[in-house]
Amino acid sequence: MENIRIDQERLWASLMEMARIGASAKGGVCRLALTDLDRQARELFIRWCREAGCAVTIDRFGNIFARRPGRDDALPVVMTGSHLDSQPTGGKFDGAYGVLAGLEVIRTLNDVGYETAAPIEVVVWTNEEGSRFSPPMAGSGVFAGHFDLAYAENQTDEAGETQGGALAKIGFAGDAPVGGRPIGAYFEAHIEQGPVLESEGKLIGVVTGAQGQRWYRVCVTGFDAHAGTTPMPRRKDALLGAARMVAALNEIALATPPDTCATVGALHSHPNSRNVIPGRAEFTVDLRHPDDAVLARLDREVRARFTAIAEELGLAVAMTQDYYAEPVPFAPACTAAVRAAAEAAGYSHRDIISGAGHDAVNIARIAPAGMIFIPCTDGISHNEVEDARPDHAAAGCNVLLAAMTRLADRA
Ligand code: HGY
Ligand code: MN
Ligand code: MN
Repeated sequence: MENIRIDQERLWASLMEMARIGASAKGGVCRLALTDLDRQARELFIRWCREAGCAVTIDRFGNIFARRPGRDDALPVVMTGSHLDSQPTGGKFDGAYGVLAGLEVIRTLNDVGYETAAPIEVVVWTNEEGSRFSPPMAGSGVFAGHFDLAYAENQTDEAGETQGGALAKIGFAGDAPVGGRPIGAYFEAHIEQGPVLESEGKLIGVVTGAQGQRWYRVCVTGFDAHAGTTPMPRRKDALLGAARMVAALNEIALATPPDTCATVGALHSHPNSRNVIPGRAEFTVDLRHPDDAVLARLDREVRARFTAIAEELGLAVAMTQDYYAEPVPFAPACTAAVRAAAEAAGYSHRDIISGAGHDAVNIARIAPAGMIFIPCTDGISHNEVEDARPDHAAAGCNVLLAAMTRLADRA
């Protein structure tokens, strides 16, 4: 198997066809979780997997498992996968690359008539992005027991639709129970979504773990009042408070270089009328760091600063953490298989920690897991111009093929 290579044109063609579902004007995709576009992408994937001879199972939370049997089907499965949902202004490769690289592994094994000892599965996890429904990595999180099924089903989007309701509406609330499937090893191929590999001229990222993250919802409360008759000193301006908190969050992150990442991605002002002083402002915080103790210290520091700002302005502030993922190391057996596959293929490589969260983070809690990164152009992702190269996509898929068959045969 060391000398077998995947079919680069076929992989690229599948990526470009998948990218037509939810295609955006600037060359990206908008395929929010559990929308009709997500349904179309899921059905295309299932059709391709059935054409490749896979048996397809869907669990109660919409996770899709496409299975290629091994010589001994009782062995724990060697699994790969990622997600098909995207950000509102997402790119063609975030998630879809890992799903279609897994399919290409199966297609290549079929081409050469190679039967692994253990069965192989390619998975599409429900709602990885956490954009429409928080928290992120929901499908793999429920599968790994990081959150329970009812909690995930009851999360609502901005229109008040529940995640369980949206799942049923697209017809992907399956029959299979969630979780309880023994996994021998899990690999996920993904674009790096950052600039390191490209800037160093490295082709493969051997991902040794993922940084920790905390997500929050913040609600600042003041008092609606007339913009023309309320003197400045008498105002309780919630949006002013939120604006100072956004600036303070940025200062705190810059004061703990180089690894702290802090982002306010969404902000809503109420009543959002130009001549009313906002009585309420709501915003999100995404806080990340590779060291859990530092992440906990940043949590305390941000909470204290937000409280002080609210007091200065006569406002109230409520900060609710709605997602926490501790930094997760990947399994040495998986990182070693990825590194060995890159070396055997003559691909330049380097160890790297993932700044982004991935489904592999949840699976690493219940099984040996690892990831393979390939460069993306200018390190850009979560942006419609996200791009990658066909030869890099093929190289990552070759490493995936070799790493999976190595562990599927070791089984
Ligand atoms: O936000 C993340 O880290 C992932 O890209 N959803
Ligand atoms: Mn992703
Ligand atoms: Mn993403």
